[in-house]
Amino acid sequence: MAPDSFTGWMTAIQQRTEAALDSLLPDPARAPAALHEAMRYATLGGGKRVRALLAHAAGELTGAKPEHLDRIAAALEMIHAYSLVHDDMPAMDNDTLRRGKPTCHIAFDEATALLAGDALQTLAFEVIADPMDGIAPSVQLAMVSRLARASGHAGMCGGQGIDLSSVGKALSQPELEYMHLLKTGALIRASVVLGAMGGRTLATDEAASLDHFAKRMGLAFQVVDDVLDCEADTATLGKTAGKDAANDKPTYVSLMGLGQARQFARDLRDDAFAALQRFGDDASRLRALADYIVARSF
Ligand code: GRG
Repeated sequence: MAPDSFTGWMTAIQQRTEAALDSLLPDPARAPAALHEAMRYATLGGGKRVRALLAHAAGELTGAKPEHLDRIAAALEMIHAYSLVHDDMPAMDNDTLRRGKPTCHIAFDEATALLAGDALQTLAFEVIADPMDGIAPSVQLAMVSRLARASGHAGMCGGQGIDLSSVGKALSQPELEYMHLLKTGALIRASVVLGAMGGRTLATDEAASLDHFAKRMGLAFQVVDDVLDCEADTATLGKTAGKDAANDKPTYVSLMGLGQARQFARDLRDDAFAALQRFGDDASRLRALADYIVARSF
């Protein structure tokens, strides 16, 4: 696939995700205006839309309808936006900037940010539960279930719980990996799986291959994020490589060093690629996206 055709595809998906979110989020002119504005503020006009891109790329593999993928992508981005709003609050990471603008609780207030996160989460489930022409209700129910598991105690919230309880402790690589598999990986993995569920039903072994791809890329995404954080910290603060600025949490860079963390991301991508081999050209978009995610750390 030519590089510019991938870039063009990425821009098109980012634009249609923005449009889908805009139409699905509540009207700011309607009461309660502050809540609606905060939901829109936290979700629109920023972010790489990696989860939306993964859902669309996986949906292309199974022949899903683009309009269904828009809903699935919007739901995933709503869950992601809610997690960022809550994670930025004083009780968690206490961040003041997100996506280049003040965090939601700074732009509004803490109570509104808390509520906006809650409402984004429930809206995500509404969006994928509403009828989607041509997708069997049983498949939609499976999507709802999968998204709930990926977001809750056995997924993103569980990973955040491990993160909270590990502050100040030394984590081994398997412990760090388990935390990230849940905290960031579960939603990344669900993005691929839900996108694929929008199209033809995969055979059990095909679904397992795709899930393996998604699991490896979920982890690769976090390793890349650690590498980028380390580079940004070193550039701006001259900090010791790989220690989280807020509370000295361990990262892949602090565990294995910058060079090895980059190599680990490439190894994860290669393992993810191997799982796609059986899909041939149908998986070209997923391959290009996996390359894009990992190349950010080169
Ligand atoms: C508070 C319920 C709750 C969960 C928190 C995922 C998570 C768990 C918090 C998000 C905070 C964070 C910085 C996690 C690391 C994962 C990560 C790199 C998030 C940022 O995702 P990107 O890079 O962000 O996809 P954009 O802005 O591009 O969408």
